Amino acid sequence: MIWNEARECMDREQMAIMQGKRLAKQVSNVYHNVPFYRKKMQELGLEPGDIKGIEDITKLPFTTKQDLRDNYPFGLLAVPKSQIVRVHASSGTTGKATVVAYTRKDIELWQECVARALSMSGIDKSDRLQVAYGYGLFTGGLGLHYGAENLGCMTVPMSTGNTKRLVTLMEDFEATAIACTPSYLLHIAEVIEEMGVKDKLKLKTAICGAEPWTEKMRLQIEESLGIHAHDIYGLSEICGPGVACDCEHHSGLHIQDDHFFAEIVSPDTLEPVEDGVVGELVFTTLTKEGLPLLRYRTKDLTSITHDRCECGRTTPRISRFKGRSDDMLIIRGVNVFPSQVESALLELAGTTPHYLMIVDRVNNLDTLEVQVEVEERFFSDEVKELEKLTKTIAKTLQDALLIAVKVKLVEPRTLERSMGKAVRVIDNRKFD
Ligand code: DLL
Repeated sequence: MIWNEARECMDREQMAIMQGKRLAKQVSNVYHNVPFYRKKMQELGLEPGDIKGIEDITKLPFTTKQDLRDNYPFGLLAVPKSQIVRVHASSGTTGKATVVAYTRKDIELWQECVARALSMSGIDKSDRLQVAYGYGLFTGGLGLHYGAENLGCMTVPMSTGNTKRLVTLMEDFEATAIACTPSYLLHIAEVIEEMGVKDKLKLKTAICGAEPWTEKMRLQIEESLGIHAHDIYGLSEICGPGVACDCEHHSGLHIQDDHFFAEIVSPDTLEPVEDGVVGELVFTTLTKEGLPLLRYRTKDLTSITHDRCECGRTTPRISRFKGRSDDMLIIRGVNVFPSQVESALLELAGTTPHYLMIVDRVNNLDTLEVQVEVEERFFSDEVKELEKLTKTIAKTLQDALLIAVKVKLVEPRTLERSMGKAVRVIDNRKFD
């Protein structure tokens, strides 16, 4: 718990004073060094001196992913390019990538946040951690890597690619921890099973994130591998993984709020909502130098609580993500989240968490087909069993989503596996 001892003692009032000072300094910084923010603040009639404490944050303008795209690649830097030591980028689904940039101090801050997150997951320097996020422009690989080294773990830069080799090295190096997406860990669990080496492994902890997953899926991973699984959250724009992580009580993700100030706002009105109410998560980076962001709209839907956690930490906690406001599918006017399908499937015996949603438009009517991998036995037994299961799944999904669903059952390991973020939805509708 080395990284968290200080945080556990931090009183909320003291924290608010520190956040306020950091915010005032950051606002003055962006006003003077980022023309984009100066213009936005001037449009609102704001001067840096108007921001005196953290309670003034709601006076500030929001920032969106589009603003980052419009200023591609380096238009929002608050320091000269010569002070940047690293860049990362996320591939945009449309148009330009989103580029983020770090000074040396930003990299140190990020490493510390990841080290704290690992520590919160019970990992310490005696652990041997395989990092199985992609290395490269994606922040997952290098982010976890330097955080783990900072904590002092033996860090194995596996990246993604060859799952059998990963499992072999897991056994040979006696890896005790792994960092990867939850969907990839499910695939790794299948390969471990296939290779028959489960009993030889020393794995005890997984730190998973980068995509939405349910509590049921977390428990399933814990059970199938006999390990503890933790949730780690982050986004490139704010730094990468390590913005928040869950502790041993798994009752929400603790935000590293000495560096990242979180607000939850209504996606419609952009007004702050009460604790416990689901809305869009918004972050302000209080200490970042290279690419500081004010009130960045993450599009991630969650709620927040400021109650003290059973673990003793005083940070605010965000609940497991409901998805993204822009991941939400609207099918025949009904809002559908992929996580609802996952939760419903995990309730049923015989199914696996591997599924694919295919949305189409036939005669101006939206259709949803859900392909689900089910256990082998349904394909060897009587056809009736398969039909029965198809009907049960269709009914369960219909009840959960409130729309008719065509279900297609497929054999185990038919759906394409992803080593990074899982592709759960194919939307064939054309909206233009
Ligand atoms: O996914 C950073 C990361 C790497 C986080 C490794 C955790 C582990 P981006 O590629 O910029 O960065 O994608 C950020 O992924 O806005 C969420 O929608 C989603 N996301 C990340 N972590 C979680 C999580 C990395 N634990 C976007 N639960 C975010 C749900 C997550 N969604």
